Amino acid sequence: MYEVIGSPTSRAFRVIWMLEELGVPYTLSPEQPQSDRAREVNPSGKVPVLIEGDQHIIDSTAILTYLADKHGALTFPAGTIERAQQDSMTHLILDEIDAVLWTAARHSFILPKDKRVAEVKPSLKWEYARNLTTVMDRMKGPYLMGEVMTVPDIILTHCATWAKFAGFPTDNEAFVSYIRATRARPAFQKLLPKK
Ligand SMILES: N[C@@H](CCC(=O)N[C@@H](CS)C(=O)NCC(=O)O)C(=O)O
Repeated sequence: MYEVIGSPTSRAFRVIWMLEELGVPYTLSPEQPQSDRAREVNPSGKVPVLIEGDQHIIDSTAILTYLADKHGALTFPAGTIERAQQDSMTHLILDEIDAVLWTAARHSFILPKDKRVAEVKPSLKWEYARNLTTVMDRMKGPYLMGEVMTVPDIILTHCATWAKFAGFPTDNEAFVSYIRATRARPAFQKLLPKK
């Protein structure tokens, strides 16, 4: 049985969504970052962390990759060219989308107040919109890597939700319709708060 440490409003959502897609059982401990439990399982206090037996796996991308490989789904097999292209897409999204949103978050509420630079936000919003175009130009369709949803689709879809809450706009129509389709998946819908 897996245990996921991290609130569903954090990057832990990526891990929970993956587990729902795989249909494997797990328990969720919705810890906030830097809680006592988060620090107990990860010295940096960051979430998510996946616990399996006495092992702790830290970092959402590492966890997604592990689960996909282990359960043989949502990934191309390791050691194939298709997998290298998939990993390349994952790193593109981490560099160009996740990192931009994370920098905005750090300068909004993570860094000590006297280290925050509010003026960086317009530049990051511009970068986000520009970088989305780079990512979408590489999409094969209907998913990023073709016919099958893979790890980078989970990361990018989570980033889209994050961007919406952070007030990062986009008028990229291809992106909007792609996100509508990924969010429509039953495993994603199951995780939305009940109205
Ligand atoms: N690259 C890591 C980043 C983890 C991360 O920064 N998580 C955030 C929540 S989404 C956090 O715990 N932030 C608290 C902090 O930086 O102190 C991952 O993908 O898991």
